[in-house]
Order: sequence, then structure tokens, then C-alpha cells
Amino acid sequence: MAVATAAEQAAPGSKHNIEGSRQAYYDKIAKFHMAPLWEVLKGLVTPEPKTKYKAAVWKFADVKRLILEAGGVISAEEAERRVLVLENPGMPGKSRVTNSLFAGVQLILPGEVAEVHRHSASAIRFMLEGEGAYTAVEGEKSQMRHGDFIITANWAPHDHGNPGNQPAMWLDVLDMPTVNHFEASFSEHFDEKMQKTNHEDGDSFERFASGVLPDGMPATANRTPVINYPYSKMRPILERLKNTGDIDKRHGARVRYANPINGGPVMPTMGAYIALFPKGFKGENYRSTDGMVFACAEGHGKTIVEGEDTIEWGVNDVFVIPPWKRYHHEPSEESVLFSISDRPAQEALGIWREGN
Ligand code: 1HN
Repeated sequence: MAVATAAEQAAPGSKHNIEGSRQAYYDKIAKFHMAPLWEVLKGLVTPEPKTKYKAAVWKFADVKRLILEAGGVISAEEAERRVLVLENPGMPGKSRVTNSLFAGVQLILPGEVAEVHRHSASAIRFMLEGEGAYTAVEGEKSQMRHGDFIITANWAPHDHGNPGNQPAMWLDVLDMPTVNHFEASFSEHFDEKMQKTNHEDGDSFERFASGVLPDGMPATANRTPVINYPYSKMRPILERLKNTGDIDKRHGARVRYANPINGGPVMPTMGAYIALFPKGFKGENYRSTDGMVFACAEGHGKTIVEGEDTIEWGVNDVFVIPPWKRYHHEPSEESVLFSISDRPAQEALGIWREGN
């Protein structure tokens, strides 16, 4: 780059002069807490979504070994929730797996209780491994088994316990970064360790998701009343779709977890799916503005992400695809993938898009 001569620097209207006086102007307005939009506009209004988040996978073999080690480091009671945060490698230290979602894996050992509390953030759990643990939500005590999808709506009191004899591990996904974006987070604890439960295991599924509804129930709820969508009830539905050839070229034989009151998403901030990929399935490319968290319930295979790594996944592995990255699935055998994202929130705001 040519160095401007003293005469050029001094010349009115020269590049140097303009930059110098602009900077002086920016310094001046900064004292009044103002800034020039034209200097930052291109970073704010991008022609396509930009993300610092990366595609990443957490292998269950690693997660399990390391979280079992945490069992010796801290008790569930001391930790309040013994959770390893799945930190997106593109944004370490932010407790986020995508910009809007928290993800973690929780361990509860035999004999432990994670005490009752509630908070503004909504949570879902996707059960990975171990039997004998329960979660109690809004008075229903629900046993958790591999592949079960459990809802803890915002402000719902919830506690977990493990009266069984196996360590229990599950995926937690919360909309906490979304709640914190709005700076609207509240939480509270209760005097008792465990809430009193008066609904038997499976009550809300049978009561609300069997084709009838309690008479007089308003049909407007923006969240599902179902606490646990058991894998044992979902898996045969995937088999039905497979057998009738209802297989999407991108998403496989996929169902959306629905609020049985109005058919909407299970929560206003998060929506979830479960999909079966038949043996030999080779997915077509897909992308959408919602970053997706996947967990493998059955099988193994790979997901190829545009310009990034190929993600190899097997049972109980968790992986994330950032927003607007093209990807496709290539299972190596018949496989089942659970997925969750902030799509309902984006749709409510009118900003959700998909493409190929
Ligand atoms: C939480 O309350 C749970 O209740 C799990 O099991 C994970 C992550 C962040 C904040 C609250 C739970 C959480 C959490």
C-alpha cells in the first residue's frame, strides 16, 4: 500500500483525512452512547445466517466414562443437578450447544435424589441409559427408559430420583439461552426434597394422548400436558410409517412430538421429532434456520455436514448441526434418531426457513 505524502494527508477530502475526521466524530458520539450503524451494518444484517457454532458429536463412550467419574467427584445433592454441559466447540464457556439451546448429560446414581425446583426455562429429557430412575413433574412420577422423551414445561416443579440399582443417564435440553436472551429468568426451591405425586406413571399420556380429552378442557394450551412420550409407544409408529413407505427423502420415517390438545409443538420454544431410517437409506441434503440437536436411539451411521466434518454416530451419541448448514444422513443399518430444536420459537416469530 502506498504511503500518503504529507501533502496528500493534509488535502481536504483525502482518504486519510476522511478516516481521521470520521474517527474523531465516532469518538465524539461515543461519549453520548451513540455509534454509527454504517460501520456495523454488514455484520448485523447478513445475506444468509452466520454462526460461530460448529457441527460436533459427543460419543456416548466418552460421556459415560466421564460422567461416571463425576459420580465420585460430587453428589447429586451437592451439585443440585449433576450435569456435564455439552459445550459447542465453536463457543466454549457459553454453556450452549446452539445459540438458543443448552444441552447436557445428567447422571443420577442408585439411591440419589435431585431435589425439587422450578425455573422459567423449559426442559426436555431424552433417556439414554439405565433403568430404575424416575422424574416427577407436576405431580406425575414417571419412570424413564431408553428412548423416552420427557417434558418439563416452564415453571413446572420437577425432581428426579433413582431407587433402582443402575446409574441412569439422560440428555437434558433447555431453552435457557433463549430465556436469558430476554433476561427473564426466575427460579425457586421448595422446602421438601421431593414433590408429592398423585398421578401414577403414564397418567398424562393415557389421559391426554389417547384420542379423548377431559371434557371441558380448553383447546388453547401452548404446551403439551403429556409428561412422558415413551419410546415403547413411539417405536411401533415409526415401524408403521416404514412399512407403508411413508419415508421422507431427507428426514426418513419421521414423526413430530405433538401437543394433543391442539396439534402444535410440545412447547412454544422447543420442538422435537423422532425418525427411523431404513437400512440403505441415503438422505438428500437439507438445511434450516434451526440448529438441530440429535441423539441416536438405535443403530449407527453418519451425517455429512457441508464444509465440515462427517459425524459418525452410534447409540446414545449426541450431535449438533448448526443453523443453515446443509447436511444429510447416511445410516449404516436401520437407525433411529431423536432431534430437538428451537423451530417453534422461530416459527412463532415468522423467521424460520428451510431449504436444500
Ligand atoms: C435443570 O434444572 C435440570 O432439572 C437439568 O434436571 C439441567 C441445566 C441448566 C439449568 C437447569 C434438571 C439443567 C437445569
